[in-house]
Parts: sequence; structure tokens; C-alpha cells
Amino acid sequence: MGMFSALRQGSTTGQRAGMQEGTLMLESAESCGKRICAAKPAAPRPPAVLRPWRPRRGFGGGPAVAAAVLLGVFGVLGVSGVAARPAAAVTIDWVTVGDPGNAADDTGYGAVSEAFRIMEFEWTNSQYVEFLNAVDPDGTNPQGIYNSSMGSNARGGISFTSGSPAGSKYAARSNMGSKPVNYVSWFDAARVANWLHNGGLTYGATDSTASGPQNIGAYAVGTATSGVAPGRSLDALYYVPTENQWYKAAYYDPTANGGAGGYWNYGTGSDTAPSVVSATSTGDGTAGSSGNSANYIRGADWNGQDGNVTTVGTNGGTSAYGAFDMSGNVFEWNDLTGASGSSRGLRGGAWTSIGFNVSSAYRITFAPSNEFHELGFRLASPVPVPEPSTWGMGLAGIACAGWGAYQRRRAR
Ligand SMILES: [Ca+2]
Ligand SMILES: [Ca+2]
Ligand SMILES: [Ca+2]
Repeated sequence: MGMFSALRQGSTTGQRAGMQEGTLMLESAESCGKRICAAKPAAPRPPAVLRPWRPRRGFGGGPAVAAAVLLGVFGVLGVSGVAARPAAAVTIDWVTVGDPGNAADDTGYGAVSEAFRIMEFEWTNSQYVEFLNAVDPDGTNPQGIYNSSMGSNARGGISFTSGSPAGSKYAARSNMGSKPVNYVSWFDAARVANWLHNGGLTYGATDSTASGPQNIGAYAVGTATSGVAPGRSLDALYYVPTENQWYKAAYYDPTANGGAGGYWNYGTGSDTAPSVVSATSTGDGTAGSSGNSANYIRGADWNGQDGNVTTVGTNGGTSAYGAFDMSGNVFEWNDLTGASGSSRGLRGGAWTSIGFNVSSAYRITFAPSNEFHELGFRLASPVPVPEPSTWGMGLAGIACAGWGAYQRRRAR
């Protein structure tokens, strides 16, 4: 087991029953993030790793885990000089949500017993393109991971070109790379988590079987695209946040009430409804990265649309933990309590939403198969914790040791 495998498991937390079925004001949504996209070269694409997919052998037992752990540790520690990093192509910015053991809000949500990480931004079209090209180089669209509306709807962000070379058939549409992906079901989000859990690698052929890299790992979804959403694996390295985790990341502020902690009504660290953001001609929010504003109530008009998704991180300030667009842009899937079930949660409101929907008071439960232009996601992850014996080591030494372990395993 590598030195990086001492990940502290983020656990699910109990929460009250009484969830209610709600109806979504479904309209449209998409956007993508400036920091994410700025960090990712548009071209050329990294070469595909031409090797067959093999199911991972269990936590700590295979290259997939080593790669995933490397990805996670480098991501959070910002280690430089990672040219030797495995083929993981996607860059993810995380914020850490600490203060474990916080009390729930008066809504009953928000109590989380462990520290965890959550994405700073919504999952973008560019990131989803990396996923699609990595696990579906042949363009066979296994398990419906690509929704054709991504390519045809004015607010969709990803094109599919069957004649393009293997591994590059999917591409972000003009001005859409930094917008949040939409038309994604909970199952799609779970498959992204699986891909990352298995190392975020690029494959030489599409595996549409139940043991494909997108179908096992964090979630045992197999080939399912509807029906019951399984709970996540205990060793999941990436996953859809529980409702309590998402709620805490959006609304809790450990400095509120003189340091006693408390909750804001909106994901911008405010109890006042955010200003409605406008958009530039290329879909950037006009608020930048600070202030109490959000993309909702169809204020972001661009590309000929009355309301649209906008570049992640340009629509105003963050939650207390530093996460952008927790109010507005796209609704985000959550795992409710984390238990398996026939519904999944959505929170935060979208570019279409009225003010109430972007507040902490609003929640929806929905069949996990739903895909609309205002539904997206962001993932969570355990906080990487080096084993005690590694505390005295330099980061470079840790990186070399980790990579060596990866290579040794991979060579088997
Ligand atoms: Ca889908
Ligand atoms: Ca408008
Ligand atoms: Ca959002």
C-alpha cells in the first residue's frame, strides 16, 4: 500500500427523514470555469494510453488506486514537477470543508462529522470532455454518458464528431468550455466519480461492460442508467456529496456568531438575496469573483438566450469555504443521506431560478436519471492525510515514492 493511501474516509452523515418530492422549474443551463480552463491547455491533447482496462483489485491493491491517490494529493498540495503523473488529464480545484462535528442548521441540514473536500467550481464542459474522450475514445456513448442536447441545444456545451480520431471525438463548443456541464444525470456524475476513482486515466478502447472504468469503483452502477442509485463505496476516493456535505459547503460559516459558527441563507455568505448577474457576449458573469451576486432569474443573457449558464467563478463571491456558484448557475446533484435509493437531491438553484430556489430553504429530490439544461454537479473527496511515518519527508520524496509504487504496480 502506497504512502498516499492513508486517505481519511469521508463518511456520510445521518439526517432527518421527511424529504419532499418537488418539481423543478426546468429551463436551461450550462457554464465552465476560468481557473480550471486556464490551467488546461486547449491543445494538443495528451496521448492516449493504449492499454486495456482491467478491473481494479481493491483498495490499495492496484495501479488505479495509486494513480487516483497521486491525483488527489497533488491536487490538494499543489506539488509541482508532476510531469511523471499518470495520464489523468483533468485538473480539479478543491476547497477543504473543515470544522467537523458542526451542528445542523434550523432546516435540519448541514451537520457533518468529518472534514472533506469539495470542488471549488461546478464540473465544467471541458472537464466532462476529458471524461468522455478518456472512457469513450471510440464514441460509442456507453450508458448514455453523452446527451445529444449537449451538442444541439444553444445552452449545451459539448459537440460529438464521429469522424474525429479516436480519443478526440468530443469537444467543448465555442465559449462553453468553462461553463458548467448540463444535461447530466446523477448516474453520469457517479460515472465521473468512478473514472477518477480508477485513476482518471485515458483508455485505448471504450469498455461499455459493467466492469468498465466508468461503471465500478466509487459507485457500483454497472450498466444502469435509471432506477435505484447505489450508495457509494466505503473506499470511494471521489463521490457525489451528501446533502449535508453540500449544504455545509454552501451555507455554513465557522466564523459566524462570534466564532460559534452558523449558517447563511445564500451560498455567497449572505442573508440578503444576491444581485442578479449579467453576462458578457462570451458568457462570463459580470460580477467577477467577489460580491453578493449570482447567476439566476435569467439575468445572464448571451448567445441569443434569455438566461444561460455562465463561466464558473465569475458570478460573484464564494461560500465561507471558498466554493463558487453554490447559489445559481446550475443545480447540483447530491446523494441525500448517502444510502441507496430511487431518488437523489438537487440544491442551489440555477440560471433559471427564482430567488427562493437559490437559498438554503430550497431542496428537491428527483429521479437520478433526469437530465436537463439546468442540472449539473460537483464532486467531493476525502481529505488526503499522509501516514504518520511520512510527515517528516519532503514533498518531492513523497512524490517519487508514490510514483515508484505506481510504476511497480503497473509493471506487474
Ligand atoms: Ca447521461
Ligand atoms: Ca434575461
Ligand atoms: Ca450551482
